[in-house]
Amino acid sequence: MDHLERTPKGIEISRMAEAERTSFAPPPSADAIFRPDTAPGEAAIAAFVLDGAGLFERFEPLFRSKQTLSPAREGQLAYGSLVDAAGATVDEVVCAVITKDRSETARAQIEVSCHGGRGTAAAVRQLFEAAGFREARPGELLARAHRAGRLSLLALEARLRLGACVTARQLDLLLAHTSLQERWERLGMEAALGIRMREIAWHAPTHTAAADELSRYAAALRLLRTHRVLVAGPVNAGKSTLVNRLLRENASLVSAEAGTTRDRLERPATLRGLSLLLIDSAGLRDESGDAVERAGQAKAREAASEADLCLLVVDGSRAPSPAECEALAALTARPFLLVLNKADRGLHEEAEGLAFAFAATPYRIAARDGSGLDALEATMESVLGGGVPAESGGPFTPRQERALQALKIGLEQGVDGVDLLGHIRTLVGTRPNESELDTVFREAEEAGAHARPAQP
Ligand SMILES: Nc1nc2c(ncn2[C@@H]2O[C@H](COP(=O)(O)OP(=O)(O)O)[C@@H](O)[C@H]2O)c(=O)[nH]1
Ligand SMILES: [Mg+2]
Repeated sequence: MDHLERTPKGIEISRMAEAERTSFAPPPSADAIFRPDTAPGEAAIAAFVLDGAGLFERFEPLFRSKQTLSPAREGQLAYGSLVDAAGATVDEVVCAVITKDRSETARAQIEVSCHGGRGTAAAVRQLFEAAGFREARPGELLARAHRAGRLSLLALEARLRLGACVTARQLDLLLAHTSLQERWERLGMEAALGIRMREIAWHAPTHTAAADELSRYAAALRLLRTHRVLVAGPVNAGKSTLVNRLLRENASLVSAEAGTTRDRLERPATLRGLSLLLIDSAGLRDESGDAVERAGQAKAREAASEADLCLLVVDGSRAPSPAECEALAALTARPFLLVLNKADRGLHEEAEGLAFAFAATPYRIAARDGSGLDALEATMESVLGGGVPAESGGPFTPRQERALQALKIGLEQGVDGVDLLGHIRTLVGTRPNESELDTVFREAEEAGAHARPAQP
């Protein structure tokens, strides 16, 4: 159920609480808690993990079954009913036992699967709460696992981000945390041995490994974040048609009537393994448009300033008006690609001239039938992805980057071997470390906030 660990992305804190906040990791506790492992909604089952001190004693009166749950029987499965204080059945459930030897928190756990309807899951939660369980804070079981010495910081960082993955490439990168950990455990062992033998043969390969991994860090960050792509241009240029093409679904309203798209439509999308937020803006046109249109255009300019990339789309089959050219030029301060749409109709010389005016490579496409889209998508990928493939196995958080930097610089400056080894240990984080744990949670929250699509 790792992948379903609720990410800190879900943490919502008020500004006041944020100002008062001194820690990000859930505080240490042995409370009896339940963690919902399935999202609310209609599904066949809803699943919960229960953990904490006195778990079995607390759970026993709630569970009526022919079997008695035993904390010592790994993998025990028991069918039965959850009952309330009056003995009334709340739901039929299946319980599974994870013994303390196997569970990450080093304490026996119970996994409860009930029926998945909203009402049922809510009733089961209420039952848990009435029995003295509280809902786990986001990442709380992972923090317990680290404090129990069973989950490294590296693995924890991956686990906190896995739930927010939207593409297979992101998944590959995060799952490669195991090879990253293995490599640095091995290098750490060689370093420890070298220090004991008072030799420095381990310096050079360790420096090479650190430098090599640091060179991949920027690409990893680009792969993990969500890129904001604004689609802007004159009304009727085919912006919504292009957005639909990029989404491969009909999310935006397309119409031959000018000015159909008045509100910004924000749609999560993926492009060649990258995560995007596509923003379909209102058309740019001169200020003679009505008030609603003007409001839409102001939004487009605002969106442009926040965008990682602007696709400037024009109807390439006709000459752009001077006002349109001006409006487009205002958006070229940020990274942009010039898209000449409706190439199926033949491109107008003056539209082609925009490429010269903006010193940009024109992408000639027909959004309606998708022709020319491959070249456009390839460029979008290289602009947003940085042109470097994010190879799996490198660092993927600022904390990891800092540890590797400190190690690399330390090696260059001839710092004491024991301190160098300390950086490797910090990077992997096998031993419980409260301050690093807090950093891990803070950074995951920051990454989540960054990746979260803004509300339209
Ligand atoms: N011939 C042709 N028409 C297109 C193309 N793309 C869009 N259109 C048409 O142009 C009109 C405006 O499209 P729309 O996507 O709503 O434009 P928007 O106002 O920029 O969002 C619609 O009638 C589309 O079918 C294209 O590649 N070729
Ligand atoms: Mg539109």
